[in-house]
Amino acid sequence: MTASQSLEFHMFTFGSHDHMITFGICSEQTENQANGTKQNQPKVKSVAELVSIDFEKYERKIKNAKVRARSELDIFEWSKHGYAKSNYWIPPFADKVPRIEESKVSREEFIEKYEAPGLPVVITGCTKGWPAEVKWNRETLLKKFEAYRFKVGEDDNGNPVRMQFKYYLHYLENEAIRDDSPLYIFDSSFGKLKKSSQSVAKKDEPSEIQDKPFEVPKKQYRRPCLLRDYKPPKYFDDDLFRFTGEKRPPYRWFVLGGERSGTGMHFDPLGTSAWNTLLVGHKRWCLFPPSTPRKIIDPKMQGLDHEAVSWFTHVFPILVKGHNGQEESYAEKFGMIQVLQKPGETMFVPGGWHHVVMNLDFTIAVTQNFCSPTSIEHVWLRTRNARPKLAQKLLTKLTKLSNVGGKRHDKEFYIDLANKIKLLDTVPAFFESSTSSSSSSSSSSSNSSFDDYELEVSETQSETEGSDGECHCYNCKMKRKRKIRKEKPEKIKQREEHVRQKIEGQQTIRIIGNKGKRNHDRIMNEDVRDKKKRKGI
Ligand SMILES: O=C(O)CCC(=O)C(=O)O
Ligand SMILES: [Fe+2]
Repeated sequence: MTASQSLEFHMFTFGSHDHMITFGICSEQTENQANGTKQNQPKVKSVAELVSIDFEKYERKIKNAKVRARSELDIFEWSKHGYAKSNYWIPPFADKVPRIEESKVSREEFIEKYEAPGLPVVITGCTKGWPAEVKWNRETLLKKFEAYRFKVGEDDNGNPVRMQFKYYLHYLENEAIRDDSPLYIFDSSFGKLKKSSQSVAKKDEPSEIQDKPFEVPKKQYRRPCLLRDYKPPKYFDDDLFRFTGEKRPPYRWFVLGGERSGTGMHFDPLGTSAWNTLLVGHKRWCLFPPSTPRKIIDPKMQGLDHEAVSWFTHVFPILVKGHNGQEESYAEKFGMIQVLQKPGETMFVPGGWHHVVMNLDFTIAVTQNFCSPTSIEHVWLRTRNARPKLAQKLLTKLTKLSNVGGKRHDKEFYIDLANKIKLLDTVPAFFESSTSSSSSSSSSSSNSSFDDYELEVSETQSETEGSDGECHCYNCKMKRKRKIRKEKPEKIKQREEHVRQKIEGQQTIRIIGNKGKRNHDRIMNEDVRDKKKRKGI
């Protein structure tokens, strides 16, 4: 910190409205600000002041996106819990995870101290020199991407729900401030973003750009491209999945969201590890070691959906409280780790660690999953089970490289890796328990040795279905989605027609007013029941 900066002690409240506990949190502040010139700072312009917004179209688009992304929620239920009234900040002392500086810690030391033993750590200084440091802010992104469509969710058929960037940002500064768990941009196709159909399409960027972050010359393409704005921190740039070619599962995401948006409890797919670099804002993380029983950290409770904010509101308080008259809480027993991630910090999440993440304010981040030489055995075993063709492709490539060597490593390195994998042939296939997996994910597993544990919950929270007879926990929702995906095309068409009708129905509400809304609610509930009957749920 420079001499012109001072520390300001902000007071934050923490916990529900009924039980507010006050903590302090420190943040850096310039002397100017400390001297009371805050009011002279220029007012932040609203999205509508910066670009043109067609408000009717916006209303339509946002409703459409909400109905499709969370069909289990009626449009009026997005703020029903009132989570917006709570404060989810944590005090700095709750975060005990070490910080290391990328320029000061060698790859070898990182592997020895953190990656090989599988310990989370926060890395600082990775964003130095990234164009994203300058370009990834609300105004610059809005200028460049206003008409580009980002993924803000997935519908019941597994199709992406997309929205123009300007509408999403307008949503964030208006409706989203009340929503319990606002829509969240989580886009893996950010190397090849498309404009809305009304905007003039520009020439596609060449596909090779997508795999050369940072070094792509500007002249090669005409579309703006986020991939050039960052590069993986040095510890994570040896991703062996690059050898599996174009068919590799999605592995990198541009992530942007507002307060209370986030990612529910999960662990990342195929045993991969992840890094997550935050450019703007603050994220709150809770992480649990791979051996933690899922029933404890991801319980099924009445009315509990799988949103991060619901977890922090209802599950976290139970986990940090002593249980069975004992002093020790589940959080202590299982080794829960909390992180308050700040701008410029990179979170390293080792493979298998359960985690839940919530944005505390407006955030912009980039995250990638990877398979490093250190974690190859862990990832291989899971990939062999879930994606056998992908696993075979990787082995074939590594075997080839062990004859000729590669750009990065010599023959011996690849011989060693291929041998490690071949030795795993003797390990029998294990069955993946169907579990919460990343928004990014396709599969995940649990190897818990504590499966007898059960989270103590109050009567009203005991495991059960939602009020409409359908369990809304993430696992059940995903099970339903998988079932739907197997349905015949006619059925899918029927479903799409149904969603379309639902959206249209909700659009009439503005015109028919409150009485209409109540009728409409009733019709909607009947619709939902019919839908379930058809699905046989
Ligand atoms: O930034 C977030 O919301 C967390 C992302 C995450 O955990 C994931 O992509 O697996
Ligand atoms: Fe994750």
